[in-house]
Amino acid sequence: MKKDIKNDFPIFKAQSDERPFVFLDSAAVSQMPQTVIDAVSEFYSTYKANVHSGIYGIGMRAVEAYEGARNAVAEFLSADSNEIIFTSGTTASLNMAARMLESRITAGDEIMVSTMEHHSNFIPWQELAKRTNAIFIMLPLEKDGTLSLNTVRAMAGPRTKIIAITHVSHATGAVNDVREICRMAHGVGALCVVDAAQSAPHMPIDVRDIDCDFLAFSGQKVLGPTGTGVLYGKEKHLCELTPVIFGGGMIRHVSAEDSTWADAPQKFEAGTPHAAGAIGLGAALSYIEGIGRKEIMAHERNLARMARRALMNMPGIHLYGPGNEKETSGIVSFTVEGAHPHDVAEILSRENIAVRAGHHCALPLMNHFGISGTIRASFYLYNTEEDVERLVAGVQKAGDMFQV
Ligand code: C6P
Repeated sequence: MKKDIKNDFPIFKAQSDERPFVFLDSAAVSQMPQTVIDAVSEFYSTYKANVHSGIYGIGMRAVEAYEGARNAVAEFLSADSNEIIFTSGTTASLNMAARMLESRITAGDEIMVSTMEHHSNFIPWQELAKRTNAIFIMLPLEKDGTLSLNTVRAMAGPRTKIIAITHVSHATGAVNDVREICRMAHGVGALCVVDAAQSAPHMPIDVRDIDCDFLAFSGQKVLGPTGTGVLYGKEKHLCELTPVIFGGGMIRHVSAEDSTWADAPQKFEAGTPHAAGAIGLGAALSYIEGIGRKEIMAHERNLARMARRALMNMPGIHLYGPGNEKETSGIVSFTVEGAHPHDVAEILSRENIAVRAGHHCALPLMNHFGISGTIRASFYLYNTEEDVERLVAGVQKAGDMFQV
């Protein structure tokens, strides 16, 4: 990993006191390098214009930068730019996909999700099933919280119309073989929607290779601005499906009798888009590509392995998830016996260490483990071995306080 990488991210200087700031909550929101902040700031200070209407100098420049960001996202996913819809985040993307696919569902069809999904890849499908009288099915997990391909194979059948699956669990770091799940979905005539919120920031993604029908991720988790996101859809679907949000910037023709739509992706982007955010997202992806996702993944896995090994040897610590390096990403989820996860997070915060604690918007998964929540440390490219040591020392301190 690049040396002194933290210097690229102003937050670390801003939040360090006599102890360096240890940020271990990148699965919730990642920090932004100065280059991304500059790209956003440059838009606002020198060429802020509406990308739909400005036929003047800065308007044209804004369009160019906005479409340039779309091209950057397409390249990042090995997709075509007309398959990239800008949204406000993974939640918006998945809700949009569920609305778009409503016309393809009839009563009695099956819509499947796994028990490890984030609520954002759970509720939209549950609601779609309610609206259409379809059957909502939750794929059960193994004891360690992983999804066996045999389960998908056994449960997917001719009535299955959609399988919505996360690539990487935000709560345990378990990695799903989405390529194989897409293959199984297609084998029974179903579509496969992939939640890549926790994979896109950390590993190479090739939508052609995965062969997913839709894929969603959030800009703020890939070093980009908050309130940005992407919905990738296969060109053939985006051509056929109708928009679910209507307004300016998405029409071909409007009259009293009827209205018709522009081509994809414009027909799915009604209203003034978050151009500054998209431009920042494009800059974030360039920064990531400058380092390389394979290198990022190897670095995070190494840190997570270090953390897991140290925590595993501490009394009263319970680790969740597969824990097997190959099947896990840079997320470590654990509990401290006798301590509420929030209390542990609070103690770590006093040590200037930021982790997330709670149910992580994954209540079905917490039910599966029979717990109310965990403490989650999520690593990213700017974390270091010293960060792991600080985490372990902090957890030790919390353990001592709760007399584990
Ligand atoms: N997970 C976490 O701390 P939004 O909020 O729309 O950017 O992303 C939603 C979402 C969807 N799927 C997965 C797998 C996710 O991890 C998230 C966001 C954050 O884990 C906030 S709960």
